[in-house]
Amino acid sequence: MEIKFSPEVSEAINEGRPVVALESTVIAHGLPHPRNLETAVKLEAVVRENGATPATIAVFGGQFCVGLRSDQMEQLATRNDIRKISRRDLAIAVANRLDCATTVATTAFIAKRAGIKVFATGGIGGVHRGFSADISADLPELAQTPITVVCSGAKIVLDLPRTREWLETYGITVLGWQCDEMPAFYSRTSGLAVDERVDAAAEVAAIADSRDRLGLTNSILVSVPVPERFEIDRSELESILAEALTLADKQGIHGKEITPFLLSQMSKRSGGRTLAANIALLENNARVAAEIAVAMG
Ligand code: PSU
Ligand code: MN
Repeated sequence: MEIKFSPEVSEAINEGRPVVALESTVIAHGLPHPRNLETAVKLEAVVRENGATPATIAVFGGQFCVGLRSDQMEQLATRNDIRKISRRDLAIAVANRLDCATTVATTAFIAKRAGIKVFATGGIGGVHRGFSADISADLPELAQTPITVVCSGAKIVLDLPRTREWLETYGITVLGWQCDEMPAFYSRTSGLAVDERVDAAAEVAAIADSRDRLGLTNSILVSVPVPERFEIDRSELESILAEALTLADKQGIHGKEITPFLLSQMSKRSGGRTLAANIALLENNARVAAEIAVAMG
């Protein structure tokens, strides 16, 4: 598989220094301009400040790019023809030399093959609400890709209890970063238990190491609660989300459009508070991911 590394990332990998992968769908489709570009640049800075090398991943001209130039970051943040790709799209993207943003599924796929052990994001995809049979391709990818994903649980727009069950059924290890409950993206609690609480990066490194020794293929999810002062109350969120879901239904929005649509509707309806929470948790997750990458050595 042809991967195009940036000079910075290739040097870090060759010297065995810690690297943290970052996804690009959140830049192209998850956050509005110009906050998306600011956040993408900030996430890389946070990873560096915490002793690791950031590797934002995307696809340009059908090439898997690990570590982006600043003009590529800008293209992701400003062009409206960047394709959001999941596993099903990988072969099309390569054959047709497309420019694409990678989801959790495809970022994990590329990061693993690039030799990167830790990946930070906001919230993973999961089982959608209702009876739509919409299950994010993030889930099966995490079941078959042995990497460590630092996130704030699954996005609140999803059916969290069913997503939690899915993770259990397919053997994805869910750790709670200094917490006992799986966080619910914009809120710190979900009522859903994690498999194990961890309080330090070295504990995560030891569990990932054991996973590898056992020959298990699953990801380890390190779920990190949103920083307290950005947390949004669950009941308030639910009413905003109900309105957004009704509107999505009315407008016939589904498939890969639904997640970006719901996130932007919630931001509008919360006076930008969900957006602020999303950015805060992304930055915090990038910091934790860097600490874990350093602990893995
Ligand atoms: N985290 C965020 N914002 C996002 C996403 C994650 O804070 O926009 C993206 C991720 O790329 C994830 C995708 O893989 O949403 C899930 O989309 P879907 O439900 O269509 O699989
Ligand atoms: Mn889907």
